[in-house]
Amino acid sequence: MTFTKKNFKEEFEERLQERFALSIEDASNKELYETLGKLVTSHYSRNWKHTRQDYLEEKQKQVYYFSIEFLPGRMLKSNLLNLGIYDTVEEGLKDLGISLDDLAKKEPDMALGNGGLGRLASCFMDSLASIGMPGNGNGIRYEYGLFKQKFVDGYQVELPDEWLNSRNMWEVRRESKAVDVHFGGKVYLIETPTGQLKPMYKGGYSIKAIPYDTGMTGFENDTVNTMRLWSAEVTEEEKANFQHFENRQELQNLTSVLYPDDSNEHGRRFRLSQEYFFVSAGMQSIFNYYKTLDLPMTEMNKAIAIHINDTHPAMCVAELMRLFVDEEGMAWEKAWDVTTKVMSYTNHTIMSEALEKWQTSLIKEVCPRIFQIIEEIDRRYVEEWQGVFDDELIKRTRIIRHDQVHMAHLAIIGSHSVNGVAKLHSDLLKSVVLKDFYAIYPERFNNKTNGIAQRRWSQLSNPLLSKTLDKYIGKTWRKDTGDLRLLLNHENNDKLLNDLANAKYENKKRLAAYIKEHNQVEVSPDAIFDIQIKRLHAYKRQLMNLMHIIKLYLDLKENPDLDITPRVFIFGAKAAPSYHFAKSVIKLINETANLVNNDDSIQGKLKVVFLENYNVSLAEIIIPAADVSEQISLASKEASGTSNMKFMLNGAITLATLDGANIEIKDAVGDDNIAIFGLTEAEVYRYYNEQNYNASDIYQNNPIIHRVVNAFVDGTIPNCSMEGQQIFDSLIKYNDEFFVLRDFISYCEAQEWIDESYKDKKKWGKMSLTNIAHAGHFSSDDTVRKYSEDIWRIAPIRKH
Ligand code: CJB
Repeated sequence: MTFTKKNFKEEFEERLQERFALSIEDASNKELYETLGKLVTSHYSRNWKHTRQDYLEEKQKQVYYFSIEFLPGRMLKSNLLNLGIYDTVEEGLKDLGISLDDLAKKEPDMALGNGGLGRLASCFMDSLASIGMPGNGNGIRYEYGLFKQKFVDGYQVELPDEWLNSRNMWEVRRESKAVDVHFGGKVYLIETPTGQLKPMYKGGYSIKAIPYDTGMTGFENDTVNTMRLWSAEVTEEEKANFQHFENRQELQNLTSVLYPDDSNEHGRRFRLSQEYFFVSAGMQSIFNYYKTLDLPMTEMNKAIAIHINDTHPAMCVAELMRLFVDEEGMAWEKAWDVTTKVMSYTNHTIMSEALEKWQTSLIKEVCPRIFQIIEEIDRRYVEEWQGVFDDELIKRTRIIRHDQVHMAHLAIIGSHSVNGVAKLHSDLLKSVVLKDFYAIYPERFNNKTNGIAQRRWSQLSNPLLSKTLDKYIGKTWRKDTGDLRLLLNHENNDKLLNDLANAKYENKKRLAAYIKEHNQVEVSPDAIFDIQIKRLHAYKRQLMNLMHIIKLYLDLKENPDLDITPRVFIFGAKAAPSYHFAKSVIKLINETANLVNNDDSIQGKLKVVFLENYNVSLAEIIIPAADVSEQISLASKEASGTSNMKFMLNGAITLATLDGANIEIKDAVGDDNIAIFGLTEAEVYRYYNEQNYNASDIYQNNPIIHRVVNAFVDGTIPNCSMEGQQIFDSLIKYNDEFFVLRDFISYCEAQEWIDESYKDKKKWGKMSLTNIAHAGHFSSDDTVRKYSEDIWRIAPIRKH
């Protein structure tokens, strides 16, 4: 049945009455939102059921994407879009005097992730469904998402994100699929009469894992996949047991918060327990499903692929071995063979602090059987390669070393595929970070450059741009963003360029209004909107951006008539609660903003805005309004980046180092349509090898840098002498770990080029168009298609 506006209005009013016994005039936006949410889920529930049944009947090979983070953002609009009913619903609501935008804002952001890693997982969920691939998510249903950020006196303050206080419209609790996860105690291996070793557990405790499933709708294709998030619940019986554990509070609240502080023992054990919890629950439920297929255990790889997203779920390898060997009585060798065929792993960073290592004593305490299995994998690994590779290489690549368990090593040794997330990153894995493993398993290494769910980052967040595109190149780009290339036929079409510029201007007005409301700062949409949004981290170098702002400010103070295009520098970033450096940078940016925004002598030529509580929904307002996309990490450090792709799709010009996927963006748009600056990765490594980076020399010898760096300690920026000193020391005393000073001048020159280029509206418009035209390269539809073909070996589902 076609879904007309009339049908919609009738159904909507009926459901509102049924659910709340209200008519539209009496209902709040929240009630209207919930009514709409219910209506939407009822529209896909049939297809959700069918999709699951089809997979089962066909014994279709499925991938399970294990990720400790998912960052879906709001789902109302994306479901409407995917179900093909967005316009009907929007117009129907309008007839009823309701704004879809107002209702959409009532949905809390599902913020079960920190940043790029979690957002990528959600883009993949969307794309898997949209290309009709059998793909499931497996993660944790945190009761509190990533903290809400507030600024108090310019300092970051963290508040809890109680997103579940308002009902989650999209999840379905599936108690019937609950499993028990066992923690702690002691394990003894008992020899059975057949000579097999069987584990005997003594003590310990179980936690009930309850799955909450969320339908992942595909774009106009009737596919609805599942993201399964696990919640920990403790039975009354176990609670009594828990009295013996000093950490009982922690156990009862295992899935309460995302990423607890891991700087102390308490935090670490908590984190490891969370990891084992969602790994074991997920693996058990896959196992239960596989058993219903009635296929031999030794052929699991024909029906199941398991993806380890970063090192957090690396215990999947050992847990699958446990299920095979302990529960099914399979011989170790056979079990190992299937396990490695089932598993694959993505590395997302070369930053060593993110490559998890656990004290052996801690793993032994939390999941003793898993530790034994890891020990055995490690022992056999050494045995296998002894005499083939030199002893040192084997030592360096072992899983257990110096009383620590190296989770990346476990993931690599236990998988058939290891990939990085952009060409440069994957090359660095082979040549530096995982060089030893590349020597042993060259065939496992491959690259899969990240991508983004382009429908969300264009059709949903930028309807004005989308309508302009429709007008000139038709609508096929909405399904296949490769067709954005058609824009290239119009690069000299002044009318089109003008329409694009108008759409951008309107989006800038929308953001300006948001800024006015939230920061009480007036910004002009005629200024360049220069934006850096991402987690606050030293390697991402928000500090360099700030230094450039300080330089411009000092230049303007010296010469108020300086001819620069007015600029609004916009930041959005959360700092990890215990990351002092990052928090100091936030304070400094906020104080600089205060100083600059209130100094009339610079005639409004500079504005600085730090938006609070950056998240997916805010990104949807910010990105369409960007003129300049700041991607300025030290070359080699940003594995890929994905906001760079979102900005480009929205016509911003990328200002970038040759890092991560910036390189591939440059290759796609050509040198003339991007501003590249700074050291190359090879140059960075030369400094490392020769150990001759000297920040103090640069500071002493370059008067511009000298003056800007001094601003941190000479009172130029008020109210932050402690933070200023800390940053000063990080640059000078501790030799500027991320080479900010070395790249600074080159960055300023690139910024001057931006300033000049922006003055030529036509040139800028063409650059912007070229960026949009090539953005189709970075669709996560294509990325997951490649994962599906090369790694998971899964195919699109048969249509029901
Ligand atoms: N990434 O967000 C995280 N968290 C981590 O712990 C490690 C990496 C990011 O993953 C993104 C998706 O692959 C990358 O685009 C980004 O460069 C990386 O920092």
